[in-house]
Amino acid sequence: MDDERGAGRDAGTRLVANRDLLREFSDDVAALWLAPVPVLDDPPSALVFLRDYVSRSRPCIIKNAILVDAASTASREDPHPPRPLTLTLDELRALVPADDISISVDVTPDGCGDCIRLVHGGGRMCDPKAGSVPCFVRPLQRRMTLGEFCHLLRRGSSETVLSDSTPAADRVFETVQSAEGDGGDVDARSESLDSSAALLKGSVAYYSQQNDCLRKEMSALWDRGLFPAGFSWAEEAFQTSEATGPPRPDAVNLWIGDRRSVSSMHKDHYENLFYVLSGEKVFTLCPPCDAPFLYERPVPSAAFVMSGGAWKVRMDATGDGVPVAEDESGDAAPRVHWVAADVTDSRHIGKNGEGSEAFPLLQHAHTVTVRVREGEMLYVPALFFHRVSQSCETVAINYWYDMNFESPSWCYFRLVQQLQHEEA
Ligand SMILES: O=C(O)CCC(=O)C(=O)O
Repeated sequence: MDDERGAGRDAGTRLVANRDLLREFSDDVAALWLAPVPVLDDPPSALVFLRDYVSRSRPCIIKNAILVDAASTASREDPHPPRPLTLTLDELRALVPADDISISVDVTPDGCGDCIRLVHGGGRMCDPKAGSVPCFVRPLQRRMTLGEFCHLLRRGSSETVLSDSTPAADRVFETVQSAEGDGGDVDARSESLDSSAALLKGSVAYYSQQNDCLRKEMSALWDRGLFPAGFSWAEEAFQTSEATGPPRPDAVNLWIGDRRSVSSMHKDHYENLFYVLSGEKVFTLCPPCDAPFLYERPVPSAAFVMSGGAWKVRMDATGDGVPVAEDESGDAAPRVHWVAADVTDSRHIGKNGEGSEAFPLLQHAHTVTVRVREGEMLYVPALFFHRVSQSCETVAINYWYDMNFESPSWCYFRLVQQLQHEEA
């Protein structure tokens, strides 16, 4: 995901724009992006993909991108044309030794991983007296077998009553202080799966590692040879230099979740080819130019832990790998630059879509919702903002290719990203 974590460091020298200028900018962007996302019946040639989509930073849905050769089952009288590859979770389990493969699963109290939440004592160097502050909270990571994950996912899916139905953005979590009791055992990774009754009840499991997990952690599945190593029509279009030749994917990830999991709005520095194997993904997209309307902010970073059977949050410390940045008051802490406004939350959008007090510019964002069904691929251009959910149990894979930083678009994006609205 977004690793541009130090982007808030120059908060004191932000570019300021007035409302009229931003409205005009939004109108210009609308002329480029308000069209529906095109659906291509087959993968395009490299030239068409580059010309119509990559260079214009335009998403598209591509059908028939991964085909299964049905020749072995076809007969002369009944030829079966190749069909798009599909794979349900049960079919996936049958392909690998599910009870032996150990995977790292993201677990949250409500399905919202990698998002901004209210944390009590999360700011001002973790001072509990400072009240609740918005923090970027990563999910708790738990190792389990693929079989245990399926059990946890389906058990949670059938639970009709959520342990807490408060919207994620409104829930306040306590921080774990290093001096806090709990037998010193505040690290969820050290609690066994069975001993964490609270973790199992009402919590949401999502297999959503973004570290090349299909080729590494799930290599038993990758090695079955079902999935292509890459896509030549895309790789030629993503190619940035003749010397290095077509790029190979930086990462190939596997995603398994259900309707309870949401990846909040963010952008990646990757060209993204996202293929749904079964179920349905719902992408809410906003173009990179919407950066000033989405309230990307540097916020203190943290991760969920279980402490004494309750969900708590542990703030990142210097040295946890997250860059340290100062906020407006000069408070230095590890920070992540993340989108604060939720384009799907009516309270953020405000009455009649006119913007709320907290996010007045959100009304200028250019939101498009795309449903990606099994056997379809979505191209998400680098830097495109996306929020992702599932309408049902869904299995998907995606191929990430490094974006081209040697382009004017990257320079313009950096400029636009720093635009702030000046309240008149
Ligand atoms: O499927 C998801 O939950 C998130 C996908 C995503 O963010 C990505 O592919 O970059």
